Amino acid sequence: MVKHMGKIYVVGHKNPDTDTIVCAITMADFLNKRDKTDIYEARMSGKPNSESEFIFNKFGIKFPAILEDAKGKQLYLVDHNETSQYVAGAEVENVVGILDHHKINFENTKPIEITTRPLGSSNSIVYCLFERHGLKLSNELKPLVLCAILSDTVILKSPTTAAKDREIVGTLSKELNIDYQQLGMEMFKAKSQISEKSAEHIIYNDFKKFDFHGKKVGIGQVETPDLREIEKRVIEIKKKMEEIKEKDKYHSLVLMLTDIIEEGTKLIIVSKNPAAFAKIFNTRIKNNLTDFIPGMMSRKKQVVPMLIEKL
Ligand SMILES: [Mn+2]
Repeated sequence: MVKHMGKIYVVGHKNPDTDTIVCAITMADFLNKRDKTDIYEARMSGKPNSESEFIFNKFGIKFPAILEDAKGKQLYLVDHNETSQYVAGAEVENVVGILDHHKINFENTKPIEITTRPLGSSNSIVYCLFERHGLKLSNELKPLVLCAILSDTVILKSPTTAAKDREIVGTLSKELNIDYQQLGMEMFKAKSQISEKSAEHIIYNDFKKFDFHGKKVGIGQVETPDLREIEKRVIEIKKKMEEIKEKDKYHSLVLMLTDIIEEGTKLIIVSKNPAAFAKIFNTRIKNNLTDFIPGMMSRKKQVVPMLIEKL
């Protein structure tokens, strides 16, 4: 076994969401307990979004420090593996482990530890690791794990939701005496508080960069209990997306406006050929927006695979 020297930073993807931040904390805790060490330290890859702020405040937990520059640092990646989503300075050869629930797009030159399962949240995988190793998830971390699963599975409505996610949410909400439906709605309200936010903030709030056969595509998602508020700002948001596309040389940008009550999505598409996107998703564009696409909730399961295949 490779002996690691010095600290190993456990860190999630750029533009961190709740699952990614919480997973850095829970996975660092798991690894320290499993290896009977204290070399694993959780870090954030950037400023938290409004949903994460709400959750950490509600349960009185402190955020980990931000990892400003990962250059030369040993990293344990959680909730991502593709280089396009790495924190600044991170290098593939310094990655000593990966825990993820996304597709794998990773190549290095030496053996490392990789744990991946198709569960709705990275934290569900960490929960399973605690179980499998007979270790205890601390009471302090339980509400965070519950929130992370509710966040990534859109309160268990996303098609990414696995039976194990439901089981863990059931167990934790019982143990904590929390009504998870109500907690989930409070979280998504906090996440979709957009009235006083800039268009740029809305686009980057939950945003990921991809490389689809050499085409750089950015996909953001806004999850809201009511699409009407954000629909009023579509022209302004689209204009900002056009600016970002030019400035950062994207092939295309897509913003998913997901209604978590009606369970479906409208897309804003900024591209040379938006009709091609509309065709891929079997929809039409009218007034800068696609039609409502019923059932579309998940970027990872319903948008990314389609674009890999057909773009
Ligand atoms: Mn995740």
